Amino acid sequence: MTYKIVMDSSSNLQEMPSVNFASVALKIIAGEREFIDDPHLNLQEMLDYLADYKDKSSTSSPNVYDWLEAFGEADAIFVPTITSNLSGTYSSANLARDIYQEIHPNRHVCTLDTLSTGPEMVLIAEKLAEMILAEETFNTIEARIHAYMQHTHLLFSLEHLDNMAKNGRVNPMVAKAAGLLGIRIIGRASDEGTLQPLGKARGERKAISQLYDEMKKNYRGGKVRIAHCFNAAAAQALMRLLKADFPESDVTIGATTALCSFYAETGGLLVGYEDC
Ligand code: X90
Repeated sequence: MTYKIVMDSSSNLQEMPSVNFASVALKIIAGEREFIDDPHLNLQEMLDYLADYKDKSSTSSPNVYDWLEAFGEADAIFVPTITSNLSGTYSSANLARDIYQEIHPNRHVCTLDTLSTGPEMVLIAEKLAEMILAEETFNTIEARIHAYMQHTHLLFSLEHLDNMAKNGRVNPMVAKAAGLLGIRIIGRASDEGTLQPLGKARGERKAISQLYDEMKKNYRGGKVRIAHCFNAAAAQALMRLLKADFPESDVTIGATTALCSFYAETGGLLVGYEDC
């Protein structure tokens, strides 16, 4: 039985060396220009371009053909996607699954609506990889990943929410507060997979301590994956807080790629963690 993990680029993960893996790119569109969220992209150039670009910019989810190409040849494919409540990505993955299974009646495709994005998707992919390497059966992996997803969460701290607001993905009032000088919005991915604001903080230091207070409500030392948009200092500050309380915890820091950088914007921090 050959397995594959196929994930959309909102995970910020371009590869997973331990398993058969593919990332399917979302796109950022600004007039004539199209930025593809893959390893060829110059992210700083995209953000500079967007900073000067005054018209509306938007994003687009992968289409059915993008998914089918990424599925390639495998007996069983796991497909964690960005929340279906903010993107059409999960729905195009489902269409691709139906076509793929029609062409290959003996293969399995399991799409997973993570109701989240970024580093929470990374946790889910890592758990899938662990079970694939342990040679679990398709049905076991499918059942266990759904159970695991009940125990992962996403918190964030964002300085700007302009692109979320302009694209109708967050309440404009919330975005306005984030636009104020030095104000960061702390929030979580809700159970419905939407952006849920939890509080405001003035200054980076307060934002990080507020984010960590929020996390401590159900964090017990499990895995943590942090993604930042040109804000390694904030990611490291959070990691220090975590390590002070849980020295043994498995914490890693990575950078956001195009899609998450577009919406989380410069300074943004996303934190995926296990509540166990
Ligand atoms: O289909 C598309 O065009 C993509 C739309 C994606 C919209 C959401 C991206 C969120 C990126 C921002 C902060 C975290 C919010 C978490 C809510 C689940 C990251």
